[in-house]
Amino acid sequence: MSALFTPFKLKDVTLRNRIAVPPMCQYSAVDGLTTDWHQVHYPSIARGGAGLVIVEATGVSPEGRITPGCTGLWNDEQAEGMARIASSIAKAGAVPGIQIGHAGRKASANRPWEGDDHIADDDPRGWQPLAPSAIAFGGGLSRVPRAMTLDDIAKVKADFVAATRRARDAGFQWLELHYAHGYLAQSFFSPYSNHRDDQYGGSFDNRGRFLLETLAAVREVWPEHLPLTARFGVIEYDGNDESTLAESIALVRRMHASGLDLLNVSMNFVIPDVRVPWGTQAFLAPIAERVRREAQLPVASGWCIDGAEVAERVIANNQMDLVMMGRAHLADPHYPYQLAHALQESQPAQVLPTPYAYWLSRYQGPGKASAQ
Ligand code: 8OZ
Repeated sequence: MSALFTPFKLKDVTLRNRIAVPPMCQYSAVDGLTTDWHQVHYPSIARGGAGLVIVEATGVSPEGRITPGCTGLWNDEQAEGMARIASSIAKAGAVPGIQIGHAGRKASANRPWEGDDHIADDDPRGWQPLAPSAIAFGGGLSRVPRAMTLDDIAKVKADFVAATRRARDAGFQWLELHYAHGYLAQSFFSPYSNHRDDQYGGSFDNRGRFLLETLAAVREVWPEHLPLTARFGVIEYDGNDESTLAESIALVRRMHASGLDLLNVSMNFVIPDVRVPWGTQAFLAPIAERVRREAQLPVASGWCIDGAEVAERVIANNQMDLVMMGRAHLADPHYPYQLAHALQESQPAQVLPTPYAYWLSRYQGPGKASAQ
């Protein structure tokens, strides 16, 4: 059996293999509510055979959404739609996960295909973003956020806790806190975006405080037997990579001590002008491996991990415990079936549910004679 298709156990949850579908925004929600789009999209992907399917970045509050089309989990009606999604993912044999987050100064944006920039200040669809300091991201995300008061910070932490309760009660078994990609949590930790002079800014301890306090508060309500995870950027690709990595790994160690079960290793995206090595396959794999070794916790990672050979390699070489494969699942929701073929698993069709597997196990492919 390939390494990619070995099960993975974390707390009381067992994934059928190491393939995870990362959160991917669908920009198809209305007032934070899921729509028919989500109710079809998530089970379709889960049927494809991945071990874990994580529902898209879901706002803990209206102003925490990236765009007006993003999902939310600040009311019970939203939770009801999410409960159906969690159930349909689980029925398809995957573990249902959800990412909850607050977009901070990147909030109030247009969809990527409608500009990917901030909604104009005078457009009623938008709102003023919140951030540690009143510093805009830049580029198309030029709206200056309001610097958060201590009350704002307490409110956002409480919103994370309330969303966690709803995710738990909706039946999700895997929680991912969005601590990456320049959104609110990541922007508290980065000196680029956090110029505060109170207990939430300045020193390493102070910049990490929002992340650790939120994690601890969430841990109180998220069941101990279920994985609590975070996606966190550990590298900015701004030329100061060694110091950012060292500081980030130090914070991951603290997160681990505060109850984090796995880290989804990613990039910071706190500033617009960075030099990410996009052309390099699995460029984050050595970094994920370093986090895994130095912080002594299981890790997942993704970005430019395309194809069976590279996915198998990063798992077999113990660079990561799970491999996040997003866009490949958009191209083919049954992508794990293709991976199983490529890795010469003995019964690739068994990756799929029986109503598909029964027929495909007798099928040689288009244009080829098939057994009945
Ligand atoms: C890629 C494209 C659009 C959104 C994130 C929610 O950065 C996102 C996102 C990623 O986590």
